[in-house]
Formats: sequence, C-alpha cells, structure tokens
Amino acid sequence: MPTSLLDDMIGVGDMVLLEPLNEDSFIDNLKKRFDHSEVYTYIGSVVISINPYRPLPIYTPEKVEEYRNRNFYELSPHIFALSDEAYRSLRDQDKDQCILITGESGAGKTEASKLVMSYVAAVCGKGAEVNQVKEQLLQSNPVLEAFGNAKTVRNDNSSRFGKYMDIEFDFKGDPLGGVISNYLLEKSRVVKQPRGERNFHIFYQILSGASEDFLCKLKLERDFSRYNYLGLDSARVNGVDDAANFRTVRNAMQIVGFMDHETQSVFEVVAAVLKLGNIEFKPESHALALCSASGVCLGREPLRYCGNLKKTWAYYARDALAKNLYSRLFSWLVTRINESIKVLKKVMGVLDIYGFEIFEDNSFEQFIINYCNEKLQQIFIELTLKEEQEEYIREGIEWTHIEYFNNAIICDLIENNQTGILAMLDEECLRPGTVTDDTFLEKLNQVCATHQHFESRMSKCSRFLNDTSLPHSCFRIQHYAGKVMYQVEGFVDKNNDLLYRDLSQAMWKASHSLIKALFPEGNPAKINLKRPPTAGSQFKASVATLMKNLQTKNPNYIRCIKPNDKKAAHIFNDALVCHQIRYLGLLENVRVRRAGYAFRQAYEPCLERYKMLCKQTWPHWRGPARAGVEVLFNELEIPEEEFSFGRSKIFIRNPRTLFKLEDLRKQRLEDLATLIEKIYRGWK
Ligand code: AOV
Ligand code: MG
Repeated sequence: MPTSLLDDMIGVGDMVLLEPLNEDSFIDNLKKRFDHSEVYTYIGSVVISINPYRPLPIYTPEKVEEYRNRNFYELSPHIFALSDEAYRSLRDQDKDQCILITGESGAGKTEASKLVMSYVAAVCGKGAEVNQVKEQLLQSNPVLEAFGNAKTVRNDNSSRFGKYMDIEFDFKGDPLGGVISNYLLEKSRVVKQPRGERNFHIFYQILSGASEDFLCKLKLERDFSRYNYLGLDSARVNGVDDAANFRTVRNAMQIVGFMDHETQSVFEVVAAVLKLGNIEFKPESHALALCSASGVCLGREPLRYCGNLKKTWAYYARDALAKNLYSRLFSWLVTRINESIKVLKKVMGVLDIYGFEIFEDNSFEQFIINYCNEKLQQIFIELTLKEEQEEYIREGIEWTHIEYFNNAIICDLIENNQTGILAMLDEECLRPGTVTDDTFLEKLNQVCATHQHFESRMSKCSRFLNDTSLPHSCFRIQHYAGKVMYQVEGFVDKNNDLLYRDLSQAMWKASHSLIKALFPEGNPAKINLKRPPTAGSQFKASVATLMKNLQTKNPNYIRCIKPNDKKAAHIFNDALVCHQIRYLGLLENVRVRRAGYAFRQAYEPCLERYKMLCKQTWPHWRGPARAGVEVLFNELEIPEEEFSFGRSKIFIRNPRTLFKLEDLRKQRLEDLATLIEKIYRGWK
C-alpha cells in the first residue's frame, strides 16, 4: 500500500483501510487528519473534503504538477487526484464525466468546484486559442457569483442558485468551451433579506467600486443606507472587499466577451432594481408612475403604469417587478455567457448547487433547495450503494447486502405527480376560487397526514396534534439531512410567480433594449393566454433533466463537510461532523466499498490492455476473453482472493493490484520502445 494512504500520525487516507470501522473511529480519523491540515480523505474513489476555513498552501502550480498524470491512490488524498482521474478518463477512455459536489451550506462546494475547474484548466491543452477558452470558462465564475451569491448566516458567499457546467473537450483533450445551466435563483432576496444577511453581492459592489462618474450616470448614490432593498444590519462583510470585487467582475465580464455597451446595460438594470425599491406610494395615489416620479430612468420616455391598485398592491407589484427584472437579468447573463463559450463535444460536467439549509424561518426557497439536495443524495445512493450492490448480484458474485437509508421515499413525498407536495401546490394554485396558503396547507394535511416523513398539526388524525413546537401555519419534513419546519406563508404566491400583464407590457415598451428583451411576453402581438408554468413545476422539470444528464456520465464524488458553525478555522465539532457523516451515508459507503471490489472491467478491454504481459495471450488470444484473462492472471500470480470472475466482468479487490498491472504494462512498453530504438539504430 502506498505510504501516503497509511500513516498512523495523520490517520488513514482511505477509510476503506480503517480498522476497526465504526462511527467513532471514522470521526476520529477525520479529526486527526483535519488537525494535521489534511482536509481530504478517500472512501475508495469518493473524496471527503472538510472545509478548512483558511487558505492552505496545497493548491499551488507545484501541487498541480505533482498530481498530474499520477494514479489516483499514489499520493496523499487531494481534490486534484479526483480531477486528474476524471480528466484522464475523459481524454483517454472517451467517457463523459461528471463531478458531483454535495454538502450543506458552507461546507465548501463552490470552492471545490472552482478547484476542479482550475486544475483541469491547468493540465489541459496549450496555445493562445485554448488559453482564451480556459480564461473564459474560469472567468464565468466571478460574474455569476457576483449576481447569484450573497451573504447568509451560514455562508458569507452562499450560492443562491444552482449551477451545472459542462466543460467540453475535443478528442485530444483540449477544452473547446462549455454550457452552463442555472437553477432557480432565490429572487425573493432582491427585495427582502433575513436578519444578518445581505442582498446579492453585485449591489454592494457597484455602490462601493464604481467611479463617481459612473455612479452619476446611473443616478446612484454611494451610501448603502439610501436603498430600501439593501439589508442594513450587515451591509459590510468582514474580509470582503466589495470595491475590489467590482473591478474583478468588470474585468471578468470583459474576458468572457461582454461588449462595453452590454456591461453598461447590465449595470443600468441593476441600478433600476435598486431604485425601484425606493418608490413610495401615498395612500391616495392610484396611479403608479414607476419612472418619472422616482427618477428610475428605464428608458428615455418615462413609463407609466396606471391602475386602480390599492397601496399594498402597489408595493406588491413594485416588488414583483424588481424580483422579475433581476432574475431575468440573471438568466440573461447565463445565456449571454453561454453564447461566448458554447460548442458540443465530449464533456465534463461540474455540479455545484446550493447546499441543504435550515434557517429559523424556512420558506418556499428552502423547500426547493432542500428538494434539490434530496435528489442529489438519491443519485448518490442509486450509483454507489444500490447500483454497486445490484451489480455484484447481477454478475453472480457472492454478496451480503448492506443496509442503508434510501431517501427515495422523501423525494416521492415532494415530487410524486399526484400526491407530491409540489403537485398539490400546483393544483391549489390553478384551482378557481379563493386560494390561500392555508387552503394549501389543509390540502397537504389531507393527503400527506400519514406519510412517515411529513408532520403537521392541522389534520385531525395527526400524530403531532400535541406537538407545540410545530405551529399551525407550518409543516415539517423529515429530510435525509434533518427535520425542517417550513412556514407555509408565501408558498402559493411564490409558486404562482405572477407578474401583472400590464407590468410586462410596460417593460416591453421601454426604450432600454436589454429591459425590453427581458420581457418578451409583454409584446402585445405575442400575447399568450396560457398560464406560464409554476416556479415549482419548472424547477422539478429542470432537476429531472439534470438527473438524466448526470446518469449518462461517469460520476466522481466530492462530499463536503462543514467542521463548525462559526465559519472558523481549526475548530472541529464532533457532533456536527457526526450528523453529516450519518446523513450522507458515508459509513455505509465504506462498508459497501470494503466488502466490494475497487475496480472492474469487462473482459475484452481488460485482455486487450494487459495481454502483452503474458506469452500465451500475446499477440493474439484465440479463445473467449474471459479464459484469456484467467490465463493472464494465473501467469502473473495474482493471489486468488484479489479478484473475482463475474458474468461479464473481472472484479479486482484492491487498487494495489491494478497499480501492479499498470506498472508492468508501463515497463513492458518502455522495454519495447528501447528495443525498437536499438533496431532502428542498427539499421542506420
Ligand atoms: P458552499 O458552496 O458549500 O455553501 P463555499 O464553497 O462557498 O460553501 O465555502 C464557504 C467558505 O468556506 C468559502 O467562502 C471559503 O472562505 C471557505 N472555504 C471553503 N473551501 C475552502 C478551501 N478548500 N480552502 C479554504 N477555504 C475554503 V452554499 O453555496 O451556502 O450551499 O448555498
Ligand atoms: Mg456554494
């Protein structure tokens, strides 16, 4: 075994080698490693990553060189080893890859995704054109983070949207471009933020970093407190330099390929959103002049919106417009970036979504975010716990089943087409008559009352009638990662996501070409009376597409763990880590892995790759491939307990055996090369 994986001082690098294996030893091992700044640990090919909350000197160009073209288990565990493995499988074996990064809010997913991308960018291709593609791919990150991330209580740079990026390569393994998909931006944040949290970074960046001249052009003032939409209690974030970040974002936009006038337009829309928030309505005012009255200059002509809306409705409409304007701008940014980077070839996908989160008040947004995390856990279970075990059985290999919790039942509670929470929410939103959040909750109570993972007090038969910790206006879901209580208030509205048609039309009439483009449905010639799909059903559909896409690829897992709730370095909270390894199913993961085989390959390609190592199989083997592999393994004297013959594949228990085969093959190729060189010299 490589020494890097087995070291008493810093714990074992691969949990598969841990003796004895139990929850305590698992945590102890992680802790030992964490204390020695070893933040990565393997479970076979799965990488566990613990957030160090401080810069570590392990991501330098020298480290990249160290991990480049090395076998996965050769060096100490590192996210670069996984990145390298994925990249080489893509380049050499032509297998599309995806990198699935999971973990709760603040566990380090976004940082991990950037590390993977920067590693791949460092090791693939060279030359001016390739370098430009790489730069564009990497610089899409700061742009999207500025517009889609915000400070929350859990994470100072929390992703408030989900992101999946396919990086595309040509047959040589040089990057050609990419495609980004974004998932539901938490747009309610534009108009209101929970205590201690901020609006999206870009608002603060613009006010802090733009020149006087530029601010003047946008008719903005530098002072955050002038704007209703900017959370006041935490406007400055420790260690975050908004002004410097603004320069980074502008520079990134330029590299990604935004023209100057496009960048200008984007910031005009950001400014318009800020100013929308400052529009006040007097009780007697019935006319809502969004532009002229407030100085929100959306175009050259002032926009007038007239209607007999009462004051509260006027505010509601204002906020709905601001949220829509901003989230459409965000989608437009993604589309615009894609225009710069899109092509189609073999791909490596990197998935970085918003992590599982529990706040004091959880609403529709948390419900959606947590649903997304359930689905990802499900795909992990499908591919590593379920599929792995089923494959042994399919292949006729002796196997004792290992128990694990399958969260399919929770996914079903949320997404079932008839009885799922999302379906019922849609049904309620479409129902004629008075629809409120309470009628929705009543409906939930009727249909879900008996579901094991659903809790509420409203229904008569509820098991939770006397549970006073569960208010009447809430329901609770027992997620794979913990119980979350959702406030039902706002669900119907957020799912409907309606914008008054008049407002869309007003926006479409704006002389500002970007704003006009963001509201195509405002064009009277294109009036579509069909109801747009609800936010929930759109999200469900895009998650389903994502899952399908992921299943066509070879998965590589990074499981991020948050060591403490303080966003602090050097603190390892045992209970918190224990909770995470439990719900992530990591112990079961080790057990399946341990009882199983690290490597498997169909007989034909296996024989093809190693047949040069044995006289009887080289250069041709004239029998069934399986028999050839048997002869080969016999001749190489590989111990019997090290492998197993399945119906269509050979299973190899330990990575060591694979290294041996690979080393022998390398040696043999070198010998051949020397021989050829000698013969060639002889000729000369
Ligand atoms: P998340 O993506 O998992 O949360 P981030 O990747 O944003 O979490 O990590 C949170 C913070 O932890 C970062 O801003 C860094 O300060 C620190 N951090 C994470 N990984 C590392 C690392 N490898 N080295 C040093 N510091 C790190 V959320 O998006 O909230 O679910 O929605
Ligand atoms: Mg993130």
